[in-house]
Amino acid sequence: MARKKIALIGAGMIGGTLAHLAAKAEMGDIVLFDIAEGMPQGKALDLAQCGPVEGFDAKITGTNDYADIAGADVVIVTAGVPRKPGMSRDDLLGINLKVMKAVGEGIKAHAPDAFVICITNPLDAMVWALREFSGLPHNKVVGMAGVLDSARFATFLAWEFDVSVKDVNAFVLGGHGDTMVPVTSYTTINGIPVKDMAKIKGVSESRIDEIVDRTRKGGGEIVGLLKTGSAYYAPATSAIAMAKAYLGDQKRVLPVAAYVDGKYGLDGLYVGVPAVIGAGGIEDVVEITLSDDERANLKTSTDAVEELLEACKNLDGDLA
Ligand code: A3D
Repeated sequence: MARKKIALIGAGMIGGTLAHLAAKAEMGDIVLFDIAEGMPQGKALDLAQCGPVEGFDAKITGTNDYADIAGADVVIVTAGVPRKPGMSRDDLLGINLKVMKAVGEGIKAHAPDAFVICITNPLDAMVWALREFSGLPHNKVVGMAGVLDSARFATFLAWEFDVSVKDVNAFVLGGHGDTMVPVTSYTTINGIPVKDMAKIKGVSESRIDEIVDRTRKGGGEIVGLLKTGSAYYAPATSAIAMAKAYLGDQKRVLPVAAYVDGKYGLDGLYVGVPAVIGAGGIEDVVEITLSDDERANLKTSTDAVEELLEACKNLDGDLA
């Protein structure tokens, strides 16, 4: 059987990390695409030379030509610009929308059968625009945010309770912005609800609220520390988990920015929800029961996403 092909559009900080992780896991051959000349070729060469040391078989190439992504099984998109301190994700809208147009057209022309994972911010609007520009079916285009946001929530809870991160099953819904909804009622420590674990460990409700708040601002905290860009190790790791779920038909239930039409009272919007990822792409969106508070928070978050979509449509006539 031929090796799978993974195309990475954007060979920057996340793109390079994705290539390394995919190669180490022998997920397939890897093509790094970027508009910067020489950079994807240089990173590909550097990464290929990890092979003999780490013992992986993966052909890694760099390119500035979309034709080289032909036949890709998975495309992961990080093309665009990341945040700098003081910027919100939404500040990236105008620049990255133009990038999504070029990328969407490249995918449409050369890899129309791929499963496409978008990481570029502002995430929920960019995945929507990428789907529009590529014309791929909605179930084959998805955004990565919830896996990362849930991982951040899980990390902070594990530190607070002094337990293994492996046992924390955390859950974040909604748009990938400061209005995202970490859902404590569906977050457990190996089945033990957070509320109960907090009582057992003597952790106050207000402390849990602080952790929820830190999760919401988790990306900004890293931007503030790095000063020159945004997080890349955990975002790349999260997208790799999604790609593996598709390539391995794993039917994983992951929080992702999926197209929701009908469920959660939504009418054709990309937003963070639990979804089943298997060989069919997004095979199902799981609608969970929420408390009144959680539903109200989700509404605030989806309203923010809808506002961004309107801004996208105003910026680009083709999307209106
Ligand atoms: P960076 O290291 O700047 O890489 C972006 C790459 O995109 C650069 O190499 C650019 O040359 C390239 N690029 C720009 N325009 C184009 C184009 N038209 N076609 C192809 N390549 C192009 O950024 P990064 O890797 O740190 O971040 C990439 C994106 O991910 C940014 O938009 C971030 O905001 C976003 N991000 C999202 C999350 C989520 O959880 C959703 C987390 C972290 C970062």
